[in-house]
This record gives sequence, structure tokens and C-alpha cells, in this order.
Amino acid sequence: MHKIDIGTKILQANEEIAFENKEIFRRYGIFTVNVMSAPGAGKTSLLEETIKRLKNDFSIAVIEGDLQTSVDSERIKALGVPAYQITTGNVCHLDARMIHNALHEFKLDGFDILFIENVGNLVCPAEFYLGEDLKVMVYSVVEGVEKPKKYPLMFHEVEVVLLNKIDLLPYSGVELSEVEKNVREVNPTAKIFPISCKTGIGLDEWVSWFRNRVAKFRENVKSEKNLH
Ligand SMILES: Nc1nc2c(ncn2[C@@H]2O[C@H](COP(=O)(O)OP(=O)(O)OP(=O)(O)O)[C@@H](O)[C@H]2O)c(=O)[nH]1
Ligand SMILES: [Mg+2]
Repeated sequence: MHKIDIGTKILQANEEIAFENKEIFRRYGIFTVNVMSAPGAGKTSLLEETIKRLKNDFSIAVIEGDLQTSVDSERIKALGVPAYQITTGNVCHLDARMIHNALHEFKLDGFDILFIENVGNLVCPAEFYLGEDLKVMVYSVVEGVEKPKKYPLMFHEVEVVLLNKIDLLPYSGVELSEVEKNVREVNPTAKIFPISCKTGIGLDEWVSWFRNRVAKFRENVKSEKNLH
């Protein structure tokens, strides 16, 4: 009997659409960032703080993914930045098709950076490539030190881990050094930034790294174009 691995087929189909998305992003020269985390770790707060620091220099758009409500896209719009809300109903992650469909309605003309806030979930979003250039993870340190070991995939997949809510460390009994050590075990090359979206600590360091990352992306796009 021929065995069909449905999970693999779904991921392959997703990947094909993700690469189409990537082509579209390339055509517009837009740098796309997939922001992932468990529910409530601080994704929208990170976007708010990051956007405040970047919006004078870059034209930014945001796609928000949530199971329900447009609360997060309203928070982004309040900063004067266009935001498109995808509500997934009971689907625990964004997939490439959802982004592709959103791009029919949400025009990318003239934008430099597209942030995609994924659905709050520590597992599923890591499996679905959306066509992004950078994967970022927000990890609320007060959730405990063991998360990288228990949920390794997302920690493994990302280029950056933002250790958020460090203002709460004194009340949590969590040692930052232990969190960092556990992240390193799963992803030795990840860039790690301890931050607090509440107090602002660490955010300038993160944003400075991010600006360099955008600059590198632009250099690569330029040299790709020169080759063709
Ligand atoms: N103390 C403290 N609270 C924070 C920090 N960052 C975010 N919060 C709070 O944590 C809660 C969740 O923050 P959000 O930014 O909405 O988190 P999220 O990951 O976007 O949440 P979902 O989209 O629902 O998954 C809010 O009450 C924030 O004010 C931080 O650095 N320190
Ligand atoms: Mg959010």
C-alpha cells in the first residue's frame, strides 16, 4: 500500500507558495520579518517599540496574525503605520497562502520593511515558512528557563532571540544567564538580546543590529540585480 505523509505534503505545498511570496517581496525590494512567540510574550509590544525607533527612516507595513480580533492591528495603526489583520479562526499559525492572499489586498508599493506578527504559539509557526528574510523570536523570560529545551524547533529556526520582560526578572526567580545558556544549547549562533519593552532597556541595541541587517539585505539585493 502506498503511504501518503500528509504533513510533509502540506509543508511542501506551503513552501512553494512561500517562495512565490519571497519573489514578490524581492520585486518590491521589501525586507520581510516573521515575528514569533508564545501568546503574550510581547510581539506587538516589540513591534510598537521597534517601529517607533525606525519609522522616520523607513517606510513600514505590518501584517498581524491572530486567532480572533483586530486588537493588535489597531495598536499598530495607532502609530500611523498601515496594518493588515489576518484572523485565522482556529488555525494556530500563519501559512504562506494566508500571506499570499493578504498581498492581493495589501499593496506593498513603496514599503521598505514588512513585519509579520505570527499567531501566538510556541510550536506551529516555526514549521511554516512564509517567504520572510528574517525570523525573530520573542521569549518572555518569566515563562521559565526550560522553554528552549522543551520547544526547541522555534529556538532553532530563528536568527534572533529577544529575551523580553527582563524588568520582571527580580520577581521571577529566573536567572538570565541560565536562559541564555539554554537558548545557546539549541541555537549556538542565534543573536540574543535581553530587552524590556516596558522600560526600553536593550531595545536600542536590538534596533541597531536590525538596521545593519536591513543594510546587508539591501546590499545583497543590489548585487543579485547586478548579476542578472
Ligand atoms: N513587564 C513587562 N510587560 C510587558 C513587556 N512587554 C510586553 N509586556 C506586556 O505583556 C502583555 C502582552 O504583550 P503583547 O505585546 O500584547 O504580547 P503579544 O506576544 O503580542 O501577545 P499575542 O499577540 O496575544 O500573542 C501586555 O500586557 C504588555 O504590556 C515587558 O518587557 N515587560
Ligand atoms: Mg500581539
